Amino acid sequence: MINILHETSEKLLQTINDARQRFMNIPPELWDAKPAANVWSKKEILGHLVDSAANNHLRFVRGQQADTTFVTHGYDQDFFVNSQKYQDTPAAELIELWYAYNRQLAQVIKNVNPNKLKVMCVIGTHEPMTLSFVITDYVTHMQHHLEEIFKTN
Ligand code: NI
Repeated sequence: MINILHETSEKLLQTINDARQRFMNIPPELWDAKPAANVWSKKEILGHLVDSAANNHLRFVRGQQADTTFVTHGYDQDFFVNSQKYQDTPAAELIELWYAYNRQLAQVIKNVNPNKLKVMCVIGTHEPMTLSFVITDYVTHMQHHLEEIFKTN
């Protein structure tokens, strides 16, 4: 059980280190470009990943305080992205924020109490899932969006 935490933590670090390198090759106009008014730009996708980090940070920590079940709310992704005006934030600032936040999350994940991995998390209207799944799915979700960011480069 402890292995999955170390593996996920390492995978997260490797993913963000690789991505940060590749981000250097994306020029500002590509970060800004919106394929359509209602489709996120690369900057907005990265902003969404900051929101994912912030929301999951609390799940990872608070999930460990529960005995058997942790009930929490979901979040409205478009509202988060639009209300924070990620489109107006310089890409370099978003990259730093995203990178630093995820360094800390790698630390959080590595130190999750293995006895809590089976805590059931009820997030908004989703089916209940184990804390273990919430943690591994966090990285899978990130990789999915990173592929979107790199798709057109
Ligand atoms: Ni997403």
